Parts: sequence; C-alpha cells; structure tokens
Amino acid sequence: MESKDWWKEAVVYQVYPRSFKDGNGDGVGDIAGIIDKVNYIKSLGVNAVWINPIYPSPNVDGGYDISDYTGIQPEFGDMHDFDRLVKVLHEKDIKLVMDLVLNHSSSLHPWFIESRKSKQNPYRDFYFWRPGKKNNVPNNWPSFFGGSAWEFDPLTEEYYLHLFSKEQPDLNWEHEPLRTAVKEIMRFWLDKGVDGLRLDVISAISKRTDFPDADTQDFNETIEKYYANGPRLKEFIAELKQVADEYGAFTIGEGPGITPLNALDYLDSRNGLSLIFHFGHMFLDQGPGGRFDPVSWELDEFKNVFKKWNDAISEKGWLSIFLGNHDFARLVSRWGNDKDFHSESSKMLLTLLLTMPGTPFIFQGDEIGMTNLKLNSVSESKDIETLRGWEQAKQKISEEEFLKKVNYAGRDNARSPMQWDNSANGGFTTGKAWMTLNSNRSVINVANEEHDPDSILNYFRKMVTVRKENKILMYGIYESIQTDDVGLFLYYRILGLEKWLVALNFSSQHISSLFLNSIAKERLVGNYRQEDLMIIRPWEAVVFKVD
Ligand code: ISL
Ligand code: CA
Repeated sequence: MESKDWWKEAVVYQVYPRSFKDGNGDGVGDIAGIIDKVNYIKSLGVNAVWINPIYPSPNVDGGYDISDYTGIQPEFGDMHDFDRLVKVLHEKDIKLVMDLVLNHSSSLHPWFIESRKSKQNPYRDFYFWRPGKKNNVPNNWPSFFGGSAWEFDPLTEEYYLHLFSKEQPDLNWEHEPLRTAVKEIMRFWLDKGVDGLRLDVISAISKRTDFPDADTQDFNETIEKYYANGPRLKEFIAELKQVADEYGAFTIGEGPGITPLNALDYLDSRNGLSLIFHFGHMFLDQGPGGRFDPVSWELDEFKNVFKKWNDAISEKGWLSIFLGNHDFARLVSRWGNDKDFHSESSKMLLTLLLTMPGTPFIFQGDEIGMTNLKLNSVSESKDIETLRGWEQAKQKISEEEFLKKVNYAGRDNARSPMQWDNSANGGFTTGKAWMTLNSNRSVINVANEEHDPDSILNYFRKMVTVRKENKILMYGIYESIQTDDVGLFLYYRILGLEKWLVALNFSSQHISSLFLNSIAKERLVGNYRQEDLMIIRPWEAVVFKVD
C-alpha cells in the first residue's frame, strides 16, 4: 500500500512541453512527443512528471497566459491526446502534476473580455480595476517584466493590475465568484485523473489590495512586501486545499516572496499545500534590479540558504529542492563549470539534488548536462522577460552588454529543445524548431549518454536509485558541517544510528580536508571512478558512510 504521501519518496521530472519532443514535425513540442518518450522518462527512475501549462494561450509568456482553463493548446494536441498521456503515465506508475496559473489569466480570456466592457459587467470584479491618480497609474508597482504593473484601458478609463505582462491581468481573489470558478477548474483536471497541481505564483493570490506605493527599489523586496504574503493568503490556500483533499491530490505552490519566516503559513498540515518552491538560492546572484542585474554569489551564502530553509521547514513541513527550471539558467552553467569540468560538476550538482532533504525536482535536460544557450542577438530570444528587459535596458547599455546578462541568466537558456541524439535538430523535431537549438547538441544528447556507464545520464539514474533505496536520504535529518575548507559543501544525513556524509567540491581546486581526513568513513558513491580518500578532486561529489 502506497504511503499516504507518495510525494515524500518521489523524484519529479519537469517537462517543458514546447521544447521536449515534437511528435508531428511542426517544430513545436507536443503531447504526442511526451507520450513517445514516456519509456525514457520511466528509465530515469522518476515517479512523477510536472508539465508546464498546455492550455489554450496566446503564448505571450510561454503559456502562462491562459485563455481557456479547461482546454488543450491546439499546438500541443487535443483532449484525446491528454487523456492518452494520463493513461500511459499511470500504466507506468508515473504520476502527473499539471501547472495551474491562478494568479492571472490571459487578457484574451472571456472573463477579461467581459470585465473590461463596463464597470457594471458581472465579470468586472474578476480583476483589479482602479481609477488613476491625476491621469497617472494608481501606484508605483513595477511589473516582473519591466514597466508599470498597471495598464490603462480607454474603454472604461480605468487601470487594471498586471504583475506580469499587460496581457496577464491579475485575477481578483477577493471576489468570491472568482474563487468558485477557480475551484471548478481544479475539479475539472482532478476528475481527469491528474495527481497533483503546481500552483503558479500562488504567493501572490492575496496581495496588498489597498495598493500603497512600494517604499523600496529592491524588486524582490517589493514582491515580498506588496505582491505576496497578503492578509487572506492562508484563507485562500485553505480553500484550494479543501478541493485538493477531495481527490487526495498533491499540491506544490510556486512562491516568489515566500521567506523562511512565513513558509509554514503555506504548509499548514491541515489547511496548507503539500510543498512549496522557495527561491532562497535562486535570487543569490540577482542584484536589486532582478534577473538582468547579476551579481556574484558566494558558496557560503548558498550553503546558508539550505540550512536556513531546512531549519524553517523540516520540522513541520516538507521541503522541495530544485536547482533549475524553465525560469532559470541551466544548473551546470550557473552553479557548476560547464567548460573544464562539465561532466564532474553536472554530476556533483545532481548529487546535491538527490542527497538533500525534500522532494527533488529535475528539469528536462539537466539529467544529461545540457548547458546554457548562446544567443547572438536579442531578437533570437523567445522570452517576454528578455524582450521586455531589453526595452528597458537599451536606454542605458549596448545590446552586446545586455546579451552577456541574458546568456548568463535569461530564461531562454532552459527552453532550448531537448537534445535526444546527434541528428539534425538533436532529434527534437523533423521540422524547423520553434527556437534556437544549442550548438553542442551533437555532443550532449541522450543517445550519446544512454550506453556510456560514465555518462551524466547514467550517473543521474544511479543516484535516483541510491536515493530511493535509502530512506536516510528521504527521511534523515540534515545537519550542515562548518569547516574552513573553502570550496567544500559538507553535510550529514542522519537516520537512527545511520550517518552519511556528503562532500561536494564547488571548485576546480584539489582539496585536502583535515576534517574529512580525521574521520573514519567508507565511500558509498561518487562522481569520480577511482576512490581517493585523502583528496577531494575538482567538482568531486562523494557520499560516505560514517560511524
Ligand atoms: O522570473 C522570475 C523573476 O526573476 C521568477 O521569479 C518568476 O517570474 C516568478 O517566480 C513567477 O514564475 C511563474 O510565473 C510567471 C511565468 O513567467 C513563469 O514562467 C512561472 O514559472 C508568470 O506566470
Ligand atoms: Ca508538434
């Protein structure tokens, strides 16, 4: 009998459908393509798949602007394909987690088309409308995608709120009929056998609806203080949880603005979500200007994030852990060394992912070591955040300088098509791919790694097995270890009398650690073939059993 909380023992694979596999040669990934690759997904040893939005959408923001919450984007297929996907995944004992975007809809959603018609329209209050101040925006809130978070609509001469693009008007959760409609959408997908929901920007469904001016220029602070963690958040989350409980469904909330201090507000055992994604580590290298204001990061800060969040959540909640997704750069390029130690550092980061407490989420392609993309012009980007970011940046810096930031931190990095083999388009499509393919696809691809016992892919599979066969990695307590070994990230996992030590070298240096050399230990698994108990090699990951 499965444990009630299957997701505590799961490893989740994130599929970005548009770039995973094209099943009909039109250059765009689709549901047929995912079905075609279910055996590959199964071969990873993962228990669940989270797919990014596949609903009808004008695709202004990669499908995160939904115009029909209970349909399928025609480019991706139809409801029959979707039902087939559910059936095939369940036959292989793989759960399906869908991505629901409930903080905002598309401006082409019928609700918004109605809402903007008149101030008396029954759908008016499905969104936030405010008169301006002396012909200006109601307040100084910035959008995630640059510019104001308010758009003037001449039809009724009022502004509407959009934390993201103007094509993504925020839904007004204060309005009870909206919440009722949202719950029906949840039931529609849960009735179709969906096992869980990833709730987009759920931290913002209750915001400061008195709309005061932000008193900070720091964007992440603005999110925390004004957009997220609003006064009715726990109430709204409890309503969602009630619907999820009707089906025993898993819920994970994506939460910019969630902090270690308020995380448990989202994870209350009775009325909270199963999990949240926090961004403690994901903003370390973002300056006050956000994504395109990159700053250097220190390993100590990175370590502290894991300690802080573990201390905040592990007692009463359950952690999730991810190092990359469709919104961030590729993990080996961002945290590792994708030039001189590509394989070692990919494997080291995958070791971290699979030996930390909390449910691990692996983004498509990171299991084979896919790297950042190199855009040669901003016009190559398919990401609204980059395109709008350039609109802002072009007043101050050159395209070449902006491209450096984009190629380091932009979301296109993660969205280039999955690399299956060394055929023309990396085996992703027989047509013309919807976006730039990575030039290293003939080297880094599934086919090249499938039968290589030393490949990143087979190391990932091995580490998934190690995790799933050892409860200590799922349920053991996490204890960070402080030493003066610069470059080393060391931590214990302890369960009962069993004690494991994970040693990760985040540097290109060889490290002889007095601490490590002073303890009796047996090497269990690592990313170097030969054992060397005295020296930790560049980007080496070793898991030891210690008495
Ligand atoms: O890109 C970010 C800010 O630098 C992320 O914080 C991200 O925008 C934020 O976490 C919300 O992301 C989610 O909602 C967005 C969508 O663009 C992202 O793809 C999605 O993951 C709006 O729906
Ligand atoms: Ca297609």
